[in-house]
Amino acid sequence: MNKSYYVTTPIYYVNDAPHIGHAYTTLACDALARFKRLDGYDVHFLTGTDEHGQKVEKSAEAAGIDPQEFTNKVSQNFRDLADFMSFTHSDFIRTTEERHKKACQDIWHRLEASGDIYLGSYAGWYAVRDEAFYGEDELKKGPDGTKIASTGAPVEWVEEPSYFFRLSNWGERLLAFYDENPDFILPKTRRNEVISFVKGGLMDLSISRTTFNWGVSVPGDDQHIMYVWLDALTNYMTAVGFPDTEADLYKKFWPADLHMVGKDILRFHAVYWPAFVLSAGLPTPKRVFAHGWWTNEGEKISKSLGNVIDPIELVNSYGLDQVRYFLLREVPFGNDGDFSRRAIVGRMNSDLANDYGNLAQRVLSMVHKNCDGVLPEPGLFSDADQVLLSAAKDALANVRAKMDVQAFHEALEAVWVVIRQSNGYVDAQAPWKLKKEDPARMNTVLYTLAETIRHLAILTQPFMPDASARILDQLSVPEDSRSFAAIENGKMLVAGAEMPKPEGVFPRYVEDECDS
Ligand code: ME8
Repeated sequence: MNKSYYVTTPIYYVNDAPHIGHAYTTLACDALARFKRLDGYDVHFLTGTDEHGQKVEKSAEAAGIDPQEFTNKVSQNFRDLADFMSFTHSDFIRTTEERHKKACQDIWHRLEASGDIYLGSYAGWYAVRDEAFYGEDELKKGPDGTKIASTGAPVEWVEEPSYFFRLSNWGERLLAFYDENPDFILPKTRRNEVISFVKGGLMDLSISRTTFNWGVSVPGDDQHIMYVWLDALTNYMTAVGFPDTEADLYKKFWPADLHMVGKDILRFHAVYWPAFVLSAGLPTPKRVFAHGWWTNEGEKISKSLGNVIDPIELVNSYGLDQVRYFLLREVPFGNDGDFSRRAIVGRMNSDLANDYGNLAQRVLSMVHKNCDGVLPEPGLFSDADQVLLSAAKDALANVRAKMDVQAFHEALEAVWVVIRQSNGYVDAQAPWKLKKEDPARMNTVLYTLAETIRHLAILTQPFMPDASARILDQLSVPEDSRSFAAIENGKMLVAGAEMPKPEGVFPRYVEDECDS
């Protein structure tokens, strides 16, 4: 196998319990990882936790426990969530692991060797919540009159000795890099924001702190610990074996194909990270995609508002495939989105139960009842049959083109075009009438539909793995014939195959249970 694909999620801070926002980013990567595997790629899918820095140290202090013990506990919550959501990550990295310390120290040496690190002192604003330095011009007045960052995070004045990274030297080279790699930052609107930020001039970046201890020591100067973002970003290389650039994983998967992030942390990934990697003389990642922000019934999600959406509760209420489908279908990926119970129930009942579920259920039930549970032999395909069969076959290319730019909502829409077309075909062909009038034609129609549903279920696997597998089981498609190669090899369903009694895969959500 020679096609490889490396996708990463942000590593999440362990200061808090995981919520829907974290589940969303990892879900998007999971759908992509599953898609690429089905498309014949060897995939490395990384997620994990960001465990150093002042924010985590403060949370541990507040919890009254030692930071390592604290991070062990909270990191496990993220791992449990990933398991609960059946994510298919290849590795779960923790920045407190030994392998990561080695990688951080190595990258530091490389930046130093490039002449990009110098010792100075930092006097300025710092927001612990964002773990970010802010210029005076980036601050505004908060409700109580104190200064806050544009993100709303409180800031504090910091004065301390610090090592700096000569980011100011990298502006032109970054602009040239964005120019040469027009798809490095997606969506395009975000790319424009980053470019204008860089054009506005870059200041050198403080990359070490001395006023707390919870982090990786600066090599050769253990008075300093590395800035948590330099530490955190390096995780993407640690996980593929860096600093051993001869490691199999590194050779196979670096540079990463995609860093998936929320829009809040784009600057770190699209400005600082490529500057560090270029300065270290290493190949740059291929893409950073910044998705939008979820709100809850129109309100910002926050602990203080008490409206944090727990993904576990959501899955327990609506089902895992349903939640996966909703999150990836409801909002154009990249845009902000509002979560509402009414919207998820709407999607479950219309797209899943009425469109997809009903199609599979009525076709498979007819095969079961009218053809003795055996897939019938088709006769000659009519024009209408051929139109539907080729729409089903073409859907893969359409979905692939959308997945290549992380347009999950459009990938799903491309599948739904064929689902709706299939339902129109069922109505027009009325196979239930053909049983008496023209059973041979009924067989051809049911075969055409079963073959179309096979394509649909193969394509929906990355989004709704369980439901798709159940549909494929009901069509008696063998496990080893469920990848995209099974669409492209031109082999159709084998007539005469026994089909088990069908069961509904997408139940309707009963309205009076809806608590919206
Ligand atoms: O920033 N809507 O970690 P973090 C959508 N450790 N996505 C959301 C969201 C919301 N309301 N809330 C959070 C960090 N996210 C750093 C990252 S990477 C080298 C270091 C998601 O725990 C989104 O992906 O604050 C966002 O970028 C991420 O969680 C922030 O997670």
